[in-house]
Amino acid sequence: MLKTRLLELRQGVLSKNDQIAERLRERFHSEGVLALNFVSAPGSGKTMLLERVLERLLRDGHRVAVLAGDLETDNDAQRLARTGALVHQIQTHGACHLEAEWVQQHIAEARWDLSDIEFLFIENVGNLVCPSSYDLGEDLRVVLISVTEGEDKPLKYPVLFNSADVAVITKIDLVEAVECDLELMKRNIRAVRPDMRIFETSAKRDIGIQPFVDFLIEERKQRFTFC
Ligand SMILES: Nc1nc2c(ncn2[C@@H]2O[C@H](COP(=O)(O)OP(=O)(O)O)[C@@H](O)[C@H]2O)c(=O)[nH]1
Ligand SMILES: [Mg+2]
Repeated sequence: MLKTRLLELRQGVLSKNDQIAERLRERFHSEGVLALNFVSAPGSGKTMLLERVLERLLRDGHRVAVLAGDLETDNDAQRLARTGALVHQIQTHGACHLEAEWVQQHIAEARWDLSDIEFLFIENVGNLVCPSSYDLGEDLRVVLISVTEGEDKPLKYPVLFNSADVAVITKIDLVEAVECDLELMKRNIRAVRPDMRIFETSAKRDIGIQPFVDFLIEERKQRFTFC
């Protein structure tokens, strides 16, 4: 009995979230914004990868904004704002994921003109379970996994990896130190999401960042050739 009710409530919440996410997606598309939802465990390197990506996009004249989600603090927003990008922090005060409604509210609160933004990065709360259920109106969901987390994590958290469109293996400068088997990690990612596009990066050593940036630019070009 309790189980059924919980399921009903959950479906109700999700369908409301999905409706808002769909409206957001339509808005993003009409304004030419490529929206990306970055998901991973805490500490996988979302903020540091974003710092490197933002630096490159801004250097080449692209217009970029970031919504940074965290339970508490605006540390990430402060780090990311140093790149010169538009940045706004969402503090969830305990919630383990972001919801479409909060994305909508915070875009309004930030008073951003979406027609002046080409790339909107959403850094989700560090968590390998909850964010997978919440569509934020993104075009691409990017899952990060660092080489220090263990090759088996895609198999242990298949829903998140399966719901992602692109994977980024981060901290590859540490492969030897932690004896990570990169090929096994990639096989495990593709076991839960066949044909997943996989990038390998080190934000610390500035390795593999440009191919990922080129991919984002190309994805936007393919969707918004009119802009
Ligand atoms: N060695 C190494 N450390 C990294 C790299 N990227 C991030 N880190 C470190 O990992 C920790 C967490 O990074 P952060 O970007 O805050 O992760 P987030 O919680 O996913 O946003 C920090 O101490 C970073 O300095 C990397 O490419 N190589
Ligand atoms: Mg972060």
